[in-house]
Amino acid sequence: MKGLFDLTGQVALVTGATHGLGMAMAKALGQAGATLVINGNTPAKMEAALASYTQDGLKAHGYLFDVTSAQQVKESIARIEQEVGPINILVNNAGIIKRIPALEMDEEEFRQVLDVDLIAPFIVSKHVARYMVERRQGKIINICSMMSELGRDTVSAYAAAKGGLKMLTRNLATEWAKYNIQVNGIGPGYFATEQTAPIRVDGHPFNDFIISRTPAGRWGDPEDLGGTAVFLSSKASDFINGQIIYVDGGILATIGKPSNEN
Ligand code: GCO
Repeated sequence: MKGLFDLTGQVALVTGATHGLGMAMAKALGQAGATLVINGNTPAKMEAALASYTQDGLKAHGYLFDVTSAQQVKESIARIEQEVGPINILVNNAGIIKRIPALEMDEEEFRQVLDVDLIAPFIVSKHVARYMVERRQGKIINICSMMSELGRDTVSAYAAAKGGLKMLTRNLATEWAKYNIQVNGIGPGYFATEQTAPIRVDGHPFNDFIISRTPAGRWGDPEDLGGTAVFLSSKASDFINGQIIYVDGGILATIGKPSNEN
């Protein structure tokens, strides 16, 4: 049974893996035996990230490219296949958020979020899947969100993108299952990362709200995602297609409870 979760000999590409949830999931895949290829778009962040992987005893290959550029993605995927080896696992994690009320958000800002959070996963999946189809093997994991299911003030573009990413996951799963490529998603709840730092400060109303809205009563720790990432990258998930696994401390399971109940 243990062998079912062993990623030894597998090459895993994780986009946006120079920090945050992407780094935490990549480290988990590395600890399960995968050879790591991490994508970023900032040289300084990449250098610091590679040092962090090395510090954890993990060998990671760093590739700088813009996931929204089809040309850069096509060239980079070809280089990775050549220089590192066949990509067995893709985690589409790179993402941005803009917290702006819809009435104040301009179209360009909306478009930027869709480009990174929805169109880029399509671009990267397509260019990686071309090689996976030839080999009749592959695992693709799209990092969705609570906003794949729920709306909230100021995140209209992000919710539209993450809702679309859920359906892109199901559609690619439908098209590529016949090539033995399993496409699934992970929906993180509210996690302690750079992205959520502004709304997580002690005493911030949103911080108190999330703690009360999460049955587990805490923000997620990035390491909480590692096991699910390994599971969806491993043979243990070979008959799972088009599923989104929510790692959310119970948020989606409940309508919440009155503030006077503990
Ligand atoms: C926000 C948060 C969320 C989380 C995550 C929840 O502003 O509501 O940033 O979007 O980052 O996506 O699943």
